[in-house]
Amino acid sequence: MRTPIYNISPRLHPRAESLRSREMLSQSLESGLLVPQGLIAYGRGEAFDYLFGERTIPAARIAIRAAAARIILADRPVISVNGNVASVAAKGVARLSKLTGADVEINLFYRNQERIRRISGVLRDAGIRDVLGVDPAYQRRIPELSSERRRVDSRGIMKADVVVIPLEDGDRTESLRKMGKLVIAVDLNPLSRTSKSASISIVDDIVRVIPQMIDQIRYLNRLTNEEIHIIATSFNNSANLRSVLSYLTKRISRLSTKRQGRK
Ligand code: PTJ
Repeated sequence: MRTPIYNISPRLHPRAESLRSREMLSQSLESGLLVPQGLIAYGRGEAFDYLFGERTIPAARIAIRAAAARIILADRPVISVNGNVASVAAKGVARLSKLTGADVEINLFYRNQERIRRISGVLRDAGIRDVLGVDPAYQRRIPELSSERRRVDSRGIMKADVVVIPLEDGDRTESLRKMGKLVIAVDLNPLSRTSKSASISIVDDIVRVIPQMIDQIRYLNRLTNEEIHIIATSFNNSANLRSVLSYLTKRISRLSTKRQGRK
């Protein structure tokens, strides 16, 4: 691993989190974990994050809580991991998987064996013993999907009732919904097809989402099943996305009338 070009001090730089993610993604690109397109995707997410103020907005907090409830109630939850997620959130995914018993499956848009090998190495180093989506013997195809994302594990996503899909594309989100799965998306773009078609869309940075989801699961685990069920079923994704957009438009309007200030 190369030495970072810049020394990032969280206390000194106002955008330290974003710089840290950029650094991790750059290193992942060099080691072959990430594709160049992953940097472009991150940049799009980062642009939205800038507009949200680089923090978790109230609507996202509600979505995280509903997602945590769904994961607790699930029989077979699976977390889908791509190059971006493995680059910035492997340890968090491992902690979430350990806490909930959710399986972790590699699923790539730009799929090749070398990347699968590298990503599974990173996930194992983070503490995930059985990484799914690696062994071709268990590979199945999602019908109607033409991209490489159609390849799923018969023990994982194929059988799952709840699938967590950070940084996903709209086609697979729609296919998973058609297969009857409850889909939890993490996507900073509230207007993406993924956000619009998921069952629960968390509009926030994956790096911030995972620790909050872990906290929520620990909190919800102290409630009764009935209480958890109410939190899960009272969530309305379209209404939540509307409040995300309303937050965004109000913030942009406030910023555009402000004379000075950092953002
Ligand atoms: O590793 P692979 O081969 O599976 O490829 C992964 C990428 C991300 C390159 C691939 O899935 C892709 O091209 O994704 P899209 O269609 O660009 O969608 C990525 C979505 O994730 C966009 O809507 C971004 O706004 C959003 N996004 C980017 N970074 C983050 C994010 N959402 C949450 N947290 C982020 N850090």
